[in-house]
Amino acid sequence: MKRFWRRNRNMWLLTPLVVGGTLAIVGCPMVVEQGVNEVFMRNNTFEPMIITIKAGESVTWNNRDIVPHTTTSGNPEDADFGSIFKSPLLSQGETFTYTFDEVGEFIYYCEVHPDIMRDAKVIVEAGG
Ligand SMILES: [Cu+2]
Repeated sequence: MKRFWRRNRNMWLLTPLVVGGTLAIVGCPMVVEQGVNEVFMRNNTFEPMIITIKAGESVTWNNRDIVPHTTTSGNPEDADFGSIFKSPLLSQGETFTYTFDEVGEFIYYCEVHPDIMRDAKVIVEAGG
């Protein structure tokens, strides 16, 4: 038994490292590639803050933060905020998609962080 232990000592010492490393890779949020017409909610900001699309196209918001966010049309001071689009509370990894049929500029913000996540914009141009 002593010989076995000695012979496999390095393996036993390495096991926690291997298991720990695997868990770290599996447990950490996957690197997600940002799609076309996709806005990341990351580090308590919208990335990009301004996105330009064609009428009839959709924008998808993807929360890459641990904290929840929303995407809500308008400004927090507006009486009619959320009247154009209003996502539910998005947890980490959750997405919300809205299709913009009308040409125009659409300001939006996050209801959880109205002071720091605001004045983001979707610019909708006439379709080709
Ligand atoms: Cu937020």
